[in-house]
Amino acid sequence: MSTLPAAILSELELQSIELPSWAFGNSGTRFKVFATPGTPRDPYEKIADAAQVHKYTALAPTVALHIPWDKVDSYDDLRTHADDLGVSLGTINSNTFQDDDYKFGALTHEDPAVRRKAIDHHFECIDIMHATGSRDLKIWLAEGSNYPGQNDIRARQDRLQDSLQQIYARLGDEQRLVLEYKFFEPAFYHTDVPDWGTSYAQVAALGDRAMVCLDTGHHAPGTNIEFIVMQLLRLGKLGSFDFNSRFYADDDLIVGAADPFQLFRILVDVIRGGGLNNPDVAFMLDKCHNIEDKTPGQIRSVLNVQEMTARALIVDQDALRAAQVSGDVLAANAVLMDAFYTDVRPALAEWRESRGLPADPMAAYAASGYQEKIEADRVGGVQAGWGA
Ligand code: RM4
Ligand code: MN
Repeated sequence: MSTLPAAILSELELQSIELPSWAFGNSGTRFKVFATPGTPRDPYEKIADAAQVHKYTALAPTVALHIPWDKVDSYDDLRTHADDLGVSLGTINSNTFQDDDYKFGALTHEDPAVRRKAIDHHFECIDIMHATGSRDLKIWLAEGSNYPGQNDIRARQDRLQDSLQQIYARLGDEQRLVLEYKFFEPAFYHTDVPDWGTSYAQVAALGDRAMVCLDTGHHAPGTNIEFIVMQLLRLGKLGSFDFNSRFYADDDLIVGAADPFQLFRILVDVIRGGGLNNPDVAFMLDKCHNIEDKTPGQIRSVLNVQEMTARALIVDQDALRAAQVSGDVLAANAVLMDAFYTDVRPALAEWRESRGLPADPMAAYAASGYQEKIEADRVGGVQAGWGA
């Protein structure tokens, strides 16, 4: 395919993918965190690196922050810094997984004083959202238990709902809460928000501005993620994506690296359900770059999303529908596979150039000298937030 139809290009032009500030910090496994030269030393430098991704791709105009990792003295100042670099501040992520008080839970804790502390942390996040101009508060909870009998798992659901009610009530009229699920880890027996159904049940009881966040790495192997996408869009409750990829567990690898076909299938159902370029459905990355350079890792991830979106957009919907209606199983499958196997990369490169962007953003970043400069300038870059 040498060119893409104009209608598809105008969809692609609207696409925006939020970057996670923590992808630019050092991260690793529980065995070792390898330091990467040039790693940002503070939130300002993380935003500067994120702005590079946007500069070469025009795909990533916003950056998500994690609190307390990205706490600063003045959010007005951070906001101006982002504006000056051509990006804005996005989703605020709360963090109740690194404090000794939260060993047995935060929003679900038996002790009202610990729950109060966790709710107050979310109030602080909402205050920050007002200063940063952020719309979404994203909550991922590291809560659960390791042994049968350890906890009253039903009472924990009730306490969770009560805590979320308090947080939801505090939101501004234009703000939303998105509740992310994950089936295991750090708890190994039960997790308080393990799946989309639980997240849905919890947010549905809150109101219209509470939605589900789907992290593509947070399912058991073999889960049909596009089915969940379809269902949440159908219910009007898909608030956001955390895109990444996984071979085994919550690997947080580059989007589309482990299973490009799965990414394609997800995007096909996003488009089918009206979720593409729909402000209600935020596209975000949730990634860690443990061994590769971080900024090019992010560039690769957003390009993979763009490429797979283009392939999903070229599915011949009329032919697909006709094959489905006539019960032609093989023809229907062939329509989908034709789109998946279409190499859109040359057409996208040409289109980028026509918009004044580099045909190959990876090569343009590598040639820019930015990576060498940050490696020389920045000494003592920090971890994303894990460990010391
Ligand atoms: C969690 C979850 C959250 C992210 C943290 C860093 O596993 O996916 O989205 O905020 O990791
Ligand atoms: Mn996530």
